[in-house]
Amino acid sequence: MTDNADDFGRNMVANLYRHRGTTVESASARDAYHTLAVTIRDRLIERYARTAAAHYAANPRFVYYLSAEYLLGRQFEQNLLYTDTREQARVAASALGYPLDDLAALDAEPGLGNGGLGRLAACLLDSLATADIPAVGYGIRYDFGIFTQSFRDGAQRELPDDWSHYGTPWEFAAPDDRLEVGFYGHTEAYNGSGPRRRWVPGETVLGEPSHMLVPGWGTETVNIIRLWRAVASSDSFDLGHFSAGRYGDAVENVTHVENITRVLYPDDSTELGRELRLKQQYFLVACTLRDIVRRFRLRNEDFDHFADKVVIQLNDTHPVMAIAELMRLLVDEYALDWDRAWGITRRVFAYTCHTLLPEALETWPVSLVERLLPRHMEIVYLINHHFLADVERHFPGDHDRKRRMSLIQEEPERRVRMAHLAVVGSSAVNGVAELHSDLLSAETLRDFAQLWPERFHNVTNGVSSRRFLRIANPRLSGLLTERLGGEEWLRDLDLLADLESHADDRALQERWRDIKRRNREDLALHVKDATGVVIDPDAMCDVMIKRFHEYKRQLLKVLHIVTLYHRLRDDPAADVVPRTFVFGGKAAPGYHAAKRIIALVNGVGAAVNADPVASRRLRVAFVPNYNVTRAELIIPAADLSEQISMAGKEASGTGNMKLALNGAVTVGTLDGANIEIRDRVGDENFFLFGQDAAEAARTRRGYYDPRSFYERDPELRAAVDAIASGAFSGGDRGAFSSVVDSILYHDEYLVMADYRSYVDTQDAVDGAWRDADRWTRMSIMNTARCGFFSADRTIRDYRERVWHVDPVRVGPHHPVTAPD
Ligand code: NBG
Repeated sequence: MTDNADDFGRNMVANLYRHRGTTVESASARDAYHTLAVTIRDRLIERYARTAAAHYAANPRFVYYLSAEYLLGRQFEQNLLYTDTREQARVAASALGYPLDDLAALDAEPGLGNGGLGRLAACLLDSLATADIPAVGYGIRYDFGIFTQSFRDGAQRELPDDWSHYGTPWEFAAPDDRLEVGFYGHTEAYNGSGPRRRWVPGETVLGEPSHMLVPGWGTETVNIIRLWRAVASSDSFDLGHFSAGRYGDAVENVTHVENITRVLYPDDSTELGRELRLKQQYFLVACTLRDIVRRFRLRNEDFDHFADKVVIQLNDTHPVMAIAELMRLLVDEYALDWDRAWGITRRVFAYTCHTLLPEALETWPVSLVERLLPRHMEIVYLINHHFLADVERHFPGDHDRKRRMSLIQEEPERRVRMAHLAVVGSSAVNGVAELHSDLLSAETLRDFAQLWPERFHNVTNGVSSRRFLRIANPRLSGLLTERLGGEEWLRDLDLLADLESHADDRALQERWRDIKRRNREDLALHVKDATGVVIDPDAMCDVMIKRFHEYKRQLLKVLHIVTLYHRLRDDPAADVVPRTFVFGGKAAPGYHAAKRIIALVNGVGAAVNADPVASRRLRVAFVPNYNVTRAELIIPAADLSEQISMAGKEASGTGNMKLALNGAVTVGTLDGANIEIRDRVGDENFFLFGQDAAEAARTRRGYYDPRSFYERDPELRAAVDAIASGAFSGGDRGAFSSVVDSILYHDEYLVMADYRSYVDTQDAVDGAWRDADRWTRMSIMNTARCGFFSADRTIRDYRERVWHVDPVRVGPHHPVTAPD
């Protein structure tokens, strides 16, 4: 497709007629946006057709990425970049009377995930396509994504996120490809012996796929992400009830079915079980496996080749029922014998664990699984039976070990352990950063790592340089491209290392500082708009953006802010560097402790911002509704990156990588991927504080008295007392008493133990900031040395260690003949 501005413009006008049924004269901004998006999409669709044809011809091994969450971010800017049509689009948009940026702002972000896990999935799909790996992402098309956050009196309010209210130009629905999914019912014997049985579901619903395009950067490959939505069959609507005026009853069945994919479960780390959630998980798995088998059978027949053509990556435990489902398909529906089916299943699956929190390892009550998925429960028992026999062979008589490893937990209630099922049913298991993978093998999954050490791997997470540098930070990208002599760094991020030798170059430093400053100015505009808070673009931008969770320790950050506030209040001339504390993040609606911390951040912010003395140096801005779009705005402006979780709790973190790549210097603990960031950028370019994972574990195991820190440290005591006294809650002493009690008497996450080390380290941060050249050098070194954290490298690691798949190059003129 030739892409001069005239052709593009003509194409766009034609699309305006065809897709919106309107004319140039009467096109609204939304008409223009939609039409422009469709015109960009046309370029991708044509590549996608060639990709599908090339994949059909090559019949390769595909990576199927199964994830209950994807945080794709806006598609508009990305697709402009990936089709290289920005200039044509700008001309075409203004011909319709709209600035391109105004139209881009209408693009809705599909918030189909909670946090790091969902965003990682999106980064990996981007890098898979960029590496020309045949891949499909499978997920759920929630009607409502992660809630929209606002604040009332400082407290979080949650509003539904109707992301596709106006339809989305990036999505193709395929109602013709609906398939049936069963729930409940019973199982019965087939004629003949063996483990084969028939499941007779008590309820069936329809799964309707839609897909979005996932283009690679600088390649012809366009993969897809396929999302499933539950729809009721047309006879679910009860016309009888309706005619009789019982409108609620008339749609009851429709609502019941469609509720399965109504909302994203708003939590990424606590078990939020119940029936609907399990239904959601099985719905995803059942639709997806049917689709994978269908795709396999387009070119293949014999299931002995299934694992040569299919690798299924399980993103955390949410889709793990896929293991039982594939066994069901192979044994019950395709009549394979058990051992053959198990051999295939084990080769097909690989499992990524994303947590160290015991409460985040999912388990399901046996009674629920038995009722909702009776056949799967039988299959899980059978898998367990064979598995425990295997354990007995390796460790004869070790009953305690069998009890620990069993797929079924017995006490206090019988539950299915999904992580155990995942490990037993997979050929590879990985953690997401070195420390995390080590802790998985040494603690969380120790028994399994002893039994099958060869199954365990580390694949350190990575992030998309295209989205988080090139698109989010055009100023810095421009400088990088200029200095590195082209855009090749977008495909090979290690090239950033070339900057290192220029880190002391005066001219470079000047421009680097100027870019940061202008990015802070952009952020200041947004902050003013979104919160009313005015921030000084010359102040250090100190950023803490992530989900609110006690282990991430936003509370430690709050104590630091209160400490600085007190220093200034006690001595207006105190030596405190001007800083803006930027917060962003949501708390799960049911997670009360985290929500109190949100309110506290807002309370402290209000006090600081209103204080005539403190506000001359310090400002607190809590940007509501943190999401991928806001991340792209905040990250380029950041000077200091707060990665202060209690060591041994954060599996990896990925915000830490995005911030470092954008030249923010990290203040952090030795947790997750912070360790690897520090190893690469060097200790002189990283502010380390606090207990490491081993020390923290020891502290927690021994006698720990958080109050003693409070008693010994006057600054800490003053900060805690101020919170307790109602200083940040309009005099209401009760408002934050739960927060104060939790750190004074339990302090599960060692906020008190790490406070002094943190505050002292922050004083060192102030010192470094005062030396502008030194700071700029640190900033440059962070960018230069973080090429490793590209998701492209992560994909290479998965390929080598886990997937063993080959790329398929898509030619510019592939014949378009094949079905998808
Ligand atoms: C999160 C971890 C992060 C990690 C992301 C991506 C879950 C369950 N886990 O540390 O908390 O960076 O996964 O791997 O959301």
